[in-house]
Amino acid sequence: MTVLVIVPTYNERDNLDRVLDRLAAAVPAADVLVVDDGSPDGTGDLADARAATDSRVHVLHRTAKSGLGGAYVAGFRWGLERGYDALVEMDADGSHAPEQLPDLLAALPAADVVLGSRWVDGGSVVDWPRRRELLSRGGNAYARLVLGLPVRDATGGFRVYRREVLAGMDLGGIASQGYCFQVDLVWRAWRAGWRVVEVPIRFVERTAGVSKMDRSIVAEALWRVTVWGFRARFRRSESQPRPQREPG
Ligand SMILES: Nc1nc2c(ncn2[C@@H]2O[C@H](COP(=O)(O)OP(=O)(O)OP(=O)(O)O)[C@@H](O)[C@H]2O)c(=O)[nH]1
Ligand SMILES: [Mg+2]
Repeated sequence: MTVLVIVPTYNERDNLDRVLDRLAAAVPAADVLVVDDGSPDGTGDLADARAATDSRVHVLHRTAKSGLGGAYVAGFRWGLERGYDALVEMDADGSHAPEQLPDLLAALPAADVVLGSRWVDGGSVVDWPRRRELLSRGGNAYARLVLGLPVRDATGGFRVYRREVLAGMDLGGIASQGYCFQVDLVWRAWRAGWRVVEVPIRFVERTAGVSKMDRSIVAEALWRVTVWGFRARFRRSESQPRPQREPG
C-alpha cells in the first residue's frame, strides 16, 4: 500500500523540520506532500530544501493563503493523480504525533476513513486551555446532533482516507475553507456509505509558531453545519447513510 502524507503549512518554519524527521522515523515508507500557501516566513523554501535531499518529500506551492480546505483539495488531487492508495491529513505544528500514524494505518483494512480522535476512550488532549476544549467538544456535539453524524471527533485533522473515498468525491464542489472542511469530508464520506472508524490519538498543543484558528473559522463551521443540517432534514434521504460499500 502506498501512502501519501499531506501536510498543509502556513508559517510553520519552526515546526516543519522536526515533524518531517519524526514522520520519516515513524513511517519510513510514506511519501510526504507539503502544501504551502506562500508562507511569508519561508516555510516553502524550507520544504524545498528538504525535497532536494529527500526523494520522498514533495512540495506544492500555492500563491496565497486560502485556507485549509483548498490546500487539502489541491493535495488530494496531486496524490490521486499519482496513484497513492492511502492519503493522510496531518498538521505541521506537532499536534499530531507521526508516531501514532501506524495506529491509524493499521485500522485501514476494516475502514475506508480512519479518524484520529481526541474524544473517544483512550484519546486525549495535552496543554489545551479549557476554553479550547469546550469549543471542540461543543462543536462536535453540535455536528453530531444537527447532522446525525455518528462520530465523536469530526473536526480533527489527523486522518487517513482510502483513495477510492476521495476519487469518488466531487472535490471541486467543496466550498468549506477552514475547520469545517474536516466535518464536510467526513459527512460526505459517511453519506456515501464509506466505513468511518475512529482511533484514539493524543493531541498535543503546538509549542512553536502561531495558531491560524480565528473567529471567522468558527463562524464558518457553525453556519455551514447548520445549513447542511437543515438541508438534510428537508431532503430526508441525505441524512440516511447509504448501505455500506466495498472499495474498488
Ligand atoms: N496551506 C495552508 N495551511 C494552513 C492554512 N491554515 C492553516 N494551515 C496549516 O494547517 C495546520 C493546522 O493549522 P493550525 O494553525 O495548527 O490550526 P489548529 O491546529 O486548528 O490551531 P492550533 O490548535 O491553535 O494549532 C497547520 O499545519 C497550519 O500551518 C492555510 O490557509 N493554508
Ligand atoms: Mg494546530
